[in-house]
Amino acid sequence: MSARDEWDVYFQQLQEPSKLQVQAEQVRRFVSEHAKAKRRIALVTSGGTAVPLESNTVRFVDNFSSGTRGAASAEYFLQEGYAVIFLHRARSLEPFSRHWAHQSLFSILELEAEASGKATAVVKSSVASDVSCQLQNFQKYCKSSVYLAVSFTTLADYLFYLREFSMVLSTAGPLALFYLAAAVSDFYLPEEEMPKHKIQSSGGPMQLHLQQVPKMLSPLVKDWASSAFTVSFKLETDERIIAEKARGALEKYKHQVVISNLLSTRRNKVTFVTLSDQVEISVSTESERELEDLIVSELSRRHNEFLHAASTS
Ligand code: 9Z3
Repeated sequence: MSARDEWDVYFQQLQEPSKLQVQAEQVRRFVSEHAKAKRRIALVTSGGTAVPLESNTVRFVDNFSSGTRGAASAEYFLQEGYAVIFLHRARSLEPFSRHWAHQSLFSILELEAEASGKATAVVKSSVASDVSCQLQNFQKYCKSSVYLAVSFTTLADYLFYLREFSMVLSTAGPLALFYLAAAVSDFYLPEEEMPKHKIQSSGGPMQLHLQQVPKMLSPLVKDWASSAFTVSFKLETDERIIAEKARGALEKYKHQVVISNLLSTRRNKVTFVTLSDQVEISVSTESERELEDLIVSELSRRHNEFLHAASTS
């Protein structure tokens, strides 16, 4: 079966997200406005995908991704002057607010007593200037309409959004950049094999037989958005196989960059793999700059070269 047929079969058996058409219309307006202004547009995917095991879902298969890579990178793409569509897992990290997401809300607030005897919650003075700065940034990008956030929870919702948005983004040609940092499940349970109600533990041990999700990079690069600049991530836990896997993905899908990372060192080291080179980018623990800052500025430079080459060919 060709990749396109595999995808048709996959999508046909699933219900599209109820908000798909509304969100696609928002993305259409966003892309059309920024493409007209010749602004570069990044679609940043972020977070993990949930794979339901029941139609009335109580249980699902998920993964470790916190959305740090995607949320931090979205901030740096905005700083680089991109318009950003942030397609992220609901309740994973988001740009700007991510800086406090690991703390409880109450740990950054304190009560200020008023003359009336009432108390008002205010941000603690130790973090107030950082909070104001990030809030200002966030509001600035929202007001200038260069930031659009769309959330998903399940694998199916993610894939429906990705397909729809990619086709819309293809209208921006080489101005579009895909930054596929979401940790997308490779396995799923088809709807026709899914029990309607909660699986009962009285039935004894559960055996799962999951189907393989077709590789979405193939139609994305070939059919959905063939003139875009596409960056995928390759994640492994075994350092002996990562280099080969990353190059294999690049040669198979023929897109622009694979960024490989190991689970254990993903916060301080990645490797850019392209057809012409292989470059490691790293930060030390004392570094003032975040790894995503370095990743995005290098991608922005390469994307500009790509745009230049597209305009002269
Ligand atoms: C990544 O490799 C991301 O860098 C991480 C970021 C998910 C490791 P966090 O969200 O982690 O900051 O906690 N993303 C892509 C992972 C992936 O599923 N890649 C597929 C693969 O390796 C290819 S599309 O086969």
